Amino acid sequence: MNDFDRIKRLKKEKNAIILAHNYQRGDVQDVADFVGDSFGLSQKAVSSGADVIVFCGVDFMAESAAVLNPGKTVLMPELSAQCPMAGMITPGSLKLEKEKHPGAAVVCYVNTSAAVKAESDVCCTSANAIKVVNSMEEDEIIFVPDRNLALYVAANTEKKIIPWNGYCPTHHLILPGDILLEKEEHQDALVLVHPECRPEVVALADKVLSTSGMLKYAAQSSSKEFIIGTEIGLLHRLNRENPGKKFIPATRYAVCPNMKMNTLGGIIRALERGEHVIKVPEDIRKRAKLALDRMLEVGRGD
Ligand code: CIZ
Ligand code: SF4
Repeated sequence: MNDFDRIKRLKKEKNAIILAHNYQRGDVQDVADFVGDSFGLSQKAVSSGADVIVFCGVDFMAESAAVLNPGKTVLMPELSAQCPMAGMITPGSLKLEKEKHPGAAVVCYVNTSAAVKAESDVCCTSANAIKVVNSMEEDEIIFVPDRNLALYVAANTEKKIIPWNGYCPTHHLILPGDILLEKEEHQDALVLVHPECRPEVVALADKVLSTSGMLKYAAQSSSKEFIIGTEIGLLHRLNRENPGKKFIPATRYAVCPNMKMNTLGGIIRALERGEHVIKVPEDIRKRAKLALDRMLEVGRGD
């Protein structure tokens, strides 16, 4: 039996669902029941009737699924699939920042641990960051942990944004020279970049979009060629869903090694052995859930 059939059989046996992020390997995306961004995956985790959720993404995403679904078993095929950006802030350091700005609200990007979410007022994704910030009563917003997304939001809101100094090492591999080079070779192509990119790269974009925003935009656009400034896993869906169009990665080096740790073998092990179970302590879970629920209420931004 091949890996796909084996996974199909195991899923049925365990009443399991496989959720995969847009940055996962192509074969992991192909075997998943749902592929999406953090927002869509959180919604699916809540609405699915499955007993077991195999989460193919990185640690903070599986934690969010566990926070939102206390009655379900959330499994991560590979525990070391951790997001370095999420590791750039701790609950203790956020508490200190809050003390410095007592009138400010805290908006945290989903790329944070549940413990950091528990210290925040609301979460956001790259798709709805501006919408979430504008929904707050406070005029001052501590925005954590991605400084590039914070700067992008600051340029698109009246609120005063206090950025944290975190960043995504993978998106930082995309350099202005990469975009300029591809633009020379593909003069009609539109440049779509993710707001986790450096500000110098964002400045060269025709559109700044989340992964879900890029998928929607590429499908609706009359353009035939696009230069894509995000983790290259997104190219799998862009190509599959838009057969007549051409997608050029800004650089082939924009690979997140953590996202790529999940494999078909890992999914089989996760289902067969029921590992690795992701659990969040109840006091943190409840407070983190408030921040995630508020984000889901505000809704998508793209
Ligand atoms: O929100 C997400 O899933 C991330 C990390 C990226 C994106 O833009 O979809
Ligand atoms: Fe974290 Fe960047 Fe990898 Fe996303 S692509 S999981 S932000 S390191």
